[in-house]
This record gives sequence, structure tokens and C-alpha cells, in this order.
Amino acid sequence: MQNKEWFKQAQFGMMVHWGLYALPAGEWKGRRMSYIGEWIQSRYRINNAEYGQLAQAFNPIAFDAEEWVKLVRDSGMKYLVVTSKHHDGFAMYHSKVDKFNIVDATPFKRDVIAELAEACYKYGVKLGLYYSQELDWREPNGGGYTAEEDNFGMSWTNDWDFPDNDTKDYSQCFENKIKPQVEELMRNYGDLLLIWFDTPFTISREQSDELYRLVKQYQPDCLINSRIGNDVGDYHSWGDNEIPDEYMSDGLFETPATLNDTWGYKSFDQNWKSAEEVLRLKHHLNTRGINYLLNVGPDYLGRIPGPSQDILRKVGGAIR
Ligand code: JFZ
Repeated sequence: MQNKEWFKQAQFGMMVHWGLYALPAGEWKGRRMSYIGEWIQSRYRINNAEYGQLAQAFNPIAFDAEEWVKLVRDSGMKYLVVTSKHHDGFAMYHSKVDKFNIVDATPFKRDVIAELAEACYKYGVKLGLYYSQELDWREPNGGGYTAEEDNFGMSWTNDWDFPDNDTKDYSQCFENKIKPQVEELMRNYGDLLLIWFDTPFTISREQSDELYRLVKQYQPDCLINSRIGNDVGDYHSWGDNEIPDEYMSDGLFETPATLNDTWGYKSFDQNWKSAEEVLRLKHHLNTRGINYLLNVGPDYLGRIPGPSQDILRKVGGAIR
């Protein structure tokens, strides 16, 4: 079966936001952020030298790819989408393009994307990778500098290390980091169900098209979400936590959603949805032709929070 048909009937997937931001867990120098945890670097305008030190402390010895994938299955989910690189620019896989990655920059030295790809294959779960193609706070020419939308007062682009937005040129970042890293993801982790791009602002139509072709060159069947930008892509990602009332007949759709109020782990966010609420949302979306991509945020040791596991197992028990 082609990924398109498979995706249409999949209905339920797990999203994982995991990266260096799991260490501060929403808290920086005695301040607690109210916004989503993976945005902590922008929220507190933490410079790259200081943020980068988190890598030296990242040693998630409780990480077990098979445990995560078994939870996907126990929850009645069919696919897994995990952050291979979020806006902070840190690769959760072994990249030859940039040393700022989990193998070269941490004491952990394990390629967690490779381990998850193996576990997914073993348990019959399909794998997708989130990759931030536009925002990259590590890069002097990372995108987002043309964005006009307010973002709870936070900057989209890294204007704390690199304040001169007028001289930024996203094409430098696109050519030297984004394209070669996406190529690595397409070549090194087996067959992917999808690649999940995000927050397009500065990326041009030509660049979205080029990225689309790059993915398909290596993996013709890999689906691409609409957040690649400029109306390119194979399926529509609704807004975060968006629950539309329309009934979708043609096309492929997905809503990414949180289980509490953050994507990346925050120790003090305990505002969990109940299993009943998750089942209600799932039913609402699925009956309208929309897949439900429900997020967990593992902690700094690689553990999926207990409350998330409890809710998801309850959900899984109810839909089988
Ligand atoms: C984005 C990311 O910034 C966030 O960290 C998370 O990965 C989520 C799934 O996707 O969130 C967004 C996306 C779009 C907007 C704001 C936040 N927007 O258009 O205002």
C-alpha cells in the first residue's frame, strides 16, 4: 500500500518533541515560562554559547526506543513523528553537516533517530520525522526574520545572537544546512512515512519546491506536510490543537495536538487532558477525515511522563 492510502486510514499517531529543551524543562534561572517549553531559548533570549552547554549535560540514560514504540502500539496509534531538529538547531541524529548533534556534542553519543527507526521497523509502526526547515536559532541566516505575526512577544528569528535582521539571507542557511541535513534524513533512516516541516515565513516558493523535490528524489513515497510552505506539500496540517468542524472528503489531513499545554517537556505543566477528552477529540477529528497526531514530551532522561503514559494506555484500551 502506498503511504497516501495508508495515511488516510491511519487516524491516530504519536508526535514526540524531544531535544535539549527537556533539560531546563520550562525553567531558566529561577523563572518559569508560561509558553511552550521548546521555545525556551527564544523566550529568555539565551545565547548560543550558553544554550549549547546544555548538550554537555544531555545524557538521557533512560531512553529506550522500543519502550516508546511499544507505547505507540499500546495506545492504538499507527505512526510516530519525532523531532529530528527543532528550532534550536540541535540535531537529534548523527549529522555530518553540523557537529551540533546528539552524537558529536553530548556524552550520550547515541543516534536516537536511528534507534527509533529500528524499533519502528521491528514493531510495524511507521516513522515520520519533524524537521525545522525555516527557524534555526543556531544559524546567523536562520529564517523567520520576515515574519510579522506576533508570537507571544517572542522572536521567531535569533535576533539575540544575530541582531541585524536586514542583512540576513536565508538562502545561505537553506543551501548549507537545511538541504544537506534533509538529504541525510532521507538517506540514512530507511523508508519514512512522512517528513513534517514547520513555520514557513521566509522560505520562498522556489525553495519549498526544491525541498519537495529533494525529499522525493530519495523517497518518492514519503509524504510532506503543508508546513513546507507556499502551498506545496502532500497533505494539510491544521493549526496546532485546531479542531475543525468541516467534513473533509478529498485529500489528507492531520491536526497536531498536545496532551497538556506544551510540546517540549515542562516539569510543572500538569494540565493533562483526560482519556475521555482524548477519545472525544479523536472521534471528532477522525469522523471528519482528519488524523489526530497527539504529542508527548519526554524528559531529560528520555522518559515519557507517567501521566502521558497512563492516559494513552487508557485510550488504547478503549479503541481496541
Ligand atoms: C510550531 C512550533 O513553533 C512549535 O514549537 C511546535 O513544534 C508546533 C507543533 O509547531 O508551533 C507553531 C506553529 C505555527 C504558529 C505558531 C506556533 N503560528 O503560525 O503562529
